[in-house]
Amino acid sequence: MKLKKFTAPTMSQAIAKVKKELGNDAVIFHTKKVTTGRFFNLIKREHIEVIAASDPDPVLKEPRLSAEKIHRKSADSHVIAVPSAPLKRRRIDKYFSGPDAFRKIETRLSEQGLKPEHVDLILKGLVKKWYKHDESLSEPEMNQILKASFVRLLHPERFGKPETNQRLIMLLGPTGVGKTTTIAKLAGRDVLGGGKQIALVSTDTFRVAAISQLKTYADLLSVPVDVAYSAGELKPLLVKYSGCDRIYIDTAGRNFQHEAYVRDLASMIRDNDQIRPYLTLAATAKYADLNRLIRSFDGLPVDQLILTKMDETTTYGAIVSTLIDFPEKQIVCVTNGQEVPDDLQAPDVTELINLMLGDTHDK
Ligand SMILES: Nc1nc2c(ncn2[C@@H]2O[C@H](COP(=O)(O)OP(=O)(O)OP(=O)(O)O)[C@@H](O)[C@H]2O)c(=O)[nH]1
Ligand SMILES: [Mg+2]
Repeated sequence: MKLKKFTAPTMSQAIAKVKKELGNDAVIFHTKKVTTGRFFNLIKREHIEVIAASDPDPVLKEPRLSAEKIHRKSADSHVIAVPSAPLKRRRIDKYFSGPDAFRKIETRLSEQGLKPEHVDLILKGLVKKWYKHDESLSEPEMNQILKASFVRLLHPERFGKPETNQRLIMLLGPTGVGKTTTIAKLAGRDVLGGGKQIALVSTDTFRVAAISQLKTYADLLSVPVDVAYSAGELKPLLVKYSGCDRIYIDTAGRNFQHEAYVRDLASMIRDNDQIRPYLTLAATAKYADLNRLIRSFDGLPVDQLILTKMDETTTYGAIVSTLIDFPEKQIVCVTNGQEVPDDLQAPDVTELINLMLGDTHDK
């Protein structure tokens, strides 16, 4: 089934045509007013153009628009019937006779692991824009629109450097995600680049090697390191290093499905309300796990994210979908390798989108 264009002098006549040809279950994708001129443009006429598709598939039935609704909306705008119908993934061939660029985009986004709802949302927006531009957008123009749509969805203002006045920074995250290494990178940047006084505190007494790992980095940077063996020991250590510009607190990576573990972390954060927790997420993780992980901290002030292991994946859809789903989370830094302190980057929304779209030329 293909989309079809109908024109008529009025909206009700256009809808009547749609109903007659495609039946009552037709889905309206787009409508606009078109002005045509006759006799050297001396006589101008307005027509209504409606793009519609018949609906043999139940998923497309839900947003069917009645003629009255369309009339009500058309009073204020040209483009009225935004297809709230899900333009289902892999259905694009079935319902849409537009250019190949749409299929390429759909395939790329799906292969990148972007959540199906987000693929639909992006495609719907593109189809709408394509009709708005009289079906004449070139592939590069469509790619520009695609990027701009992602930038808007991702809220670029939250990709930034952490506030410089954060004094107590605690890294949380699942096992092996790169918490300790990232602390070493951040501390290295502060000491070597910013001449700051830093202290490192470990609360990770779970793994025997954890303390020696942090100590190695502390020795390299010539900064003090200490261990809090219980939640109660943390506060005195924070007082001990109160003269420092910044204290990084390392935590043990544990399975976040263990409620007791999340409860312990939560009470440590609540008892020391100056602590800014940074939740560390690996770009290699699956969407469902990232989502569950973030939700396990609901109710706590865990609003800052670190993305690690960007170099270990070629698919970025899970991260992009996660960031779209949690627009209030800030991204403070990104890591892309094991080198301390070099493999640490400022987050860049365009770079993330380009990686996902496979576009390495356009910044
Ligand atoms: N490729 C790559 N490896 C990384 C990155 N960040 C950390 N790693 C590596 O990941 C491994 C685990 O890093 P850690 O810093 O020990 O991770 P952790 O979260 O502290 O681990 P636990 O304390 O056991 O939970 C190490 O081999 C790091 O070198 C990164 O951005 N890219
Ligand atoms: Mg660690």
